[in-house]
Amino acid sequence: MVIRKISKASGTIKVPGDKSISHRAVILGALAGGSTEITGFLQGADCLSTIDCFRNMGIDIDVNGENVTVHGNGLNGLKAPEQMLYTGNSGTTTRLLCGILSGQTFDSSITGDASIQKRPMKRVTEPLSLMGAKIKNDYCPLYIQGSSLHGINYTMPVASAQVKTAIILASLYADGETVIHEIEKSRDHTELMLSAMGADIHTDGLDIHIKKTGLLEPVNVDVPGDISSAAFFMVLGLIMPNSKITVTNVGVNPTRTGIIDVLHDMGANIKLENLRSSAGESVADITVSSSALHGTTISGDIIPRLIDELPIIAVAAVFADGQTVIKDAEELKVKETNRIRAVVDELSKCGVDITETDDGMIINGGKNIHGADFKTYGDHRMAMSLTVLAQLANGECTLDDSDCACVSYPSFFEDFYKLGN
Ligand code: SPQ
Repeated sequence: MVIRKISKASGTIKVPGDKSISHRAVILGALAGGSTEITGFLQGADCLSTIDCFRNMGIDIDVNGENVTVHGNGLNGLKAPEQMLYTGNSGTTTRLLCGILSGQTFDSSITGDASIQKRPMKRVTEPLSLMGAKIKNDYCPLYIQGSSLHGINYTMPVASAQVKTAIILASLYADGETVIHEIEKSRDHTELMLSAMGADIHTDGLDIHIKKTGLLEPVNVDVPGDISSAAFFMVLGLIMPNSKITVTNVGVNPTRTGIIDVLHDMGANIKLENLRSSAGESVADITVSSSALHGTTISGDIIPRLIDELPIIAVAAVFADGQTVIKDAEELKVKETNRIRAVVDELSKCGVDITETDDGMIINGGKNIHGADFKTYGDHRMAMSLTVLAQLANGECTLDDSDCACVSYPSFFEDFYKLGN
């Protein structure tokens, strides 16, 4: 696909629902004792994979566009799936399911697409095994034997909301208390939702305490817009001349807003308005306008708060004066693709001065870039980041695969060109 160029980007946009919250609303809704109404549900391929998996375990789920009703059957109401559960491209579905399936009275198996089969699962199988889980393999396909579980005291070796959530979900079935110590705070949507549903869970700094719960009360979930999707428009509005973009109804849970802090740091004209709370999650409208950006250093405990935004932050750095250094981001290597290598290789193609490091990259920004034929590696965030980058290239840019954007943002290109003129 040739990436069409716009000359400025202006207007108001509402991005689709948050992917992490949409997954959790279906998963926890399926385990609740009654029906959960979800509004603003993300109809991205990943969240549809989650729905499919639970339908395969006997859960009735009605989908009507962004409105989804999950008819929960209680914590012990899942049925043995008749076939191997297929999680598509979704790391979240795969890892969170491991936590639930470990504590069932039936056996099951999970696999996903080629990318999922390469993503490490030992990070979840290891702590789950300590709880008594029996899982064969460290990569998909995984074979899970339903087992009796017990609580553990576990210090996480990586900052990962998926690992944390897999353990929390297993703890709902485990005897005794589980205590999880995070090394850095990762997104906490599971904890917030479970708390609202009456689970025995509380957080104390970086520690999470959870005990077996008899009943999860269903709660309706109004999913806010995904800040990871809003990020593409935030950076677009900042780097394009004469632009001003407002993204309405964006989830600004503090565990997800690292990108706002970094862009502020880079000199961005960015403001949050109408800050409000919806079902325990913070929501705001975000407005950005063209800004003269400068380089910065991104490292340490901010990384988990912006991990999925690093490809588009790298694009912002290309148009910032001076050097941007991204450190402590090894986790990028085990996403849909190795996002350090992919960003460095693709940005280099159009003349960006960028160097790969062991745990991130260094970008010397503020220089002109030229056209290039980009590869996405089947990674939705690469496809959308490269589309934003291409807007300021001197020359034509192409993308080998634009369809992968549907994993998290099926209407991305439609929305993008609506804003451009
Ligand atoms: O679900 P998946 O494929 O892992 O999706 C990604 C993404 O870019 O959309 C990562 F590749 O987001 C993860 C995120 O990186 C979603 C997530 C969650 O919902 O819990 C947590 C993060 O992963 P991790 O490994 O840090 O827990």
